[in-house]
Amino acid sequence: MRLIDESIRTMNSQLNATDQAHLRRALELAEGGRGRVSPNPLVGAVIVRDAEVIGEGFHAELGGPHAERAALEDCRRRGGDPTGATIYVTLEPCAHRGRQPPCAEAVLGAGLARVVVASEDPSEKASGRGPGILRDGGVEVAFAAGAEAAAARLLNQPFRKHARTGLPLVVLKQAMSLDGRTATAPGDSPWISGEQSRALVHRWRAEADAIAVGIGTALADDPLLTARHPDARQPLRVVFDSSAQLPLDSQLMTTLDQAPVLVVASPEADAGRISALRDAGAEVLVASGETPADRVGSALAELGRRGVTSLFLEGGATLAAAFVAAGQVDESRVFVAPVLLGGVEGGRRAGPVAVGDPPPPAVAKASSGVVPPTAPPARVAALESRVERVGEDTLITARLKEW
Ligand code: AOF
Ligand code: ZN
Repeated sequence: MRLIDESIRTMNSQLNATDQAHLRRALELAEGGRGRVSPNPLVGAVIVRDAEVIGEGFHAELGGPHAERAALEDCRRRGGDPTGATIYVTLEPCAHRGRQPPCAEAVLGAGLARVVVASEDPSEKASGRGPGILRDGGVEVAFAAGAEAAAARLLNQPFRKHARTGLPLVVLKQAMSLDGRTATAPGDSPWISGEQSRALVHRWRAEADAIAVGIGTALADDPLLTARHPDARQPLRVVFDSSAQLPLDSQLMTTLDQAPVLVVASPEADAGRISALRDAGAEVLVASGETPADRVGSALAELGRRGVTSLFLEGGATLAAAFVAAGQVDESRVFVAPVLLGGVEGGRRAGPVAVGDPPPPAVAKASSGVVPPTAPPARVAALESRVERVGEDTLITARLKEW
């Protein structure tokens, strides 16, 4: 460990402004795979010789060539010779044989002299193996620090959390009115936010591996939860439904040909309801755990085992509270729409996160080892937050964790 740390530090000092600019280009290229490579990471690469870019590439689809090979292929297509050149790559080159052959081998085979890496690959099969093989093969390997390294890590938060914990990254999305309402009157459009926010949400759905709602939202809004985006990958639709009461004639259950549905039930759920959902084509996961927060934990572990690296949480307040209590909200995106909704008579009046019932905070657990019966709500400060306008709405994005 120490050895690697020291070699990284030495190499850092060798990165100059030109190196940083090429890394930024590689980061830009990596974006080309967004929504198409999961559970793999987004990776971009640039090959440079004598200050000239001779090849560019990115990991474009799951099962397809990795960024390094794509850039080498581009270089050859342009008639270039990579011998002695530098490759800038946003993730350390892999050493394993998976859907694709190892990139370290391709880099050595092409005779590249130097590899500049923006971020390490925390997965067990990687973790420095590729860079080690390259150094042994006489290639100079430099790791970036600072802004480019941070950007490369941020680019792959789902991949990194999944690699490090086996769990998907959770993004909680909520929309609220000026008076803090998150639900509209029954029968009304469930959308509080405006047109442009809605389009953004559809894009986020298409970029996520799975989308989840609680049964309250499923019953009240009867959502489809598909990504309305041309050529979008359809995410897995997950309903947290402890008593397995999702109606068989709901939009979710009648559109199983468009995207699969996974119902997360508690062990107390009625066996008859579970088999009815299964017979109708949904998958039912009986999540172990006493509390909603515990069941969130076991459901996330199961989703992670299935290769789900990102979960987009769409509501409502009770489900959000269970995820907060489980300490499993990695990022929060809140739309505030410039409307007053007032009291929703007979409807749901909850604020963005329900307090009261759901389980006590992880903070209390960690400090005492015992969960006090009336614990105060958990206070989790964001690492970073940002505000922007989306149409008439205000979008607040906050990162609670970094992986
Ligand atoms: C790289 N360059 O462009 C990517 C890497 O199944 P495979 O063969 O596609 O391998 C997937 C793993 O390879 C993935 O989990 C991650 O560790 C690494 N991804 N590595 O050198 C790339 N996409
Ligand atoms: Zn690779």
